[in-house]
Amino acid sequence: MNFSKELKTGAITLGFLFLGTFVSANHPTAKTPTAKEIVKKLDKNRDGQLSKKEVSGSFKSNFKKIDTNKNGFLSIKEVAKAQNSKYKKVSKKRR
Ligand SMILES: [Ca+2]
Ligand SMILES: [Ca+2]
Repeated sequence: MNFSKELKTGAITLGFLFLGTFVSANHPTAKTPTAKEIVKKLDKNRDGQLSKKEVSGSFKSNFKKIDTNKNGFLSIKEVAKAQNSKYKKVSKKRR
């Protein structure tokens, strides 16, 4: 029987969930990474910008939109801008 093992895993998962809730409840702002943090995290070659290869998900699919100066890289500024517009126009969809 590996019931105890499952129980243990469940307890750990629960613990993580609880911890996550606890942390985010205590630090509501820490939940949203800043553009700087995002770029830093994804910037594999450490040039301070994100190439299309370095990004994934919504950044990749919106790469052209986010890359406002069309140099093929996303700077912190561009990511910040995209973030701002994303959070601002949640309800009002233009275009
Ligand atoms: Ca890079
Ligand atoms: Ca750019």
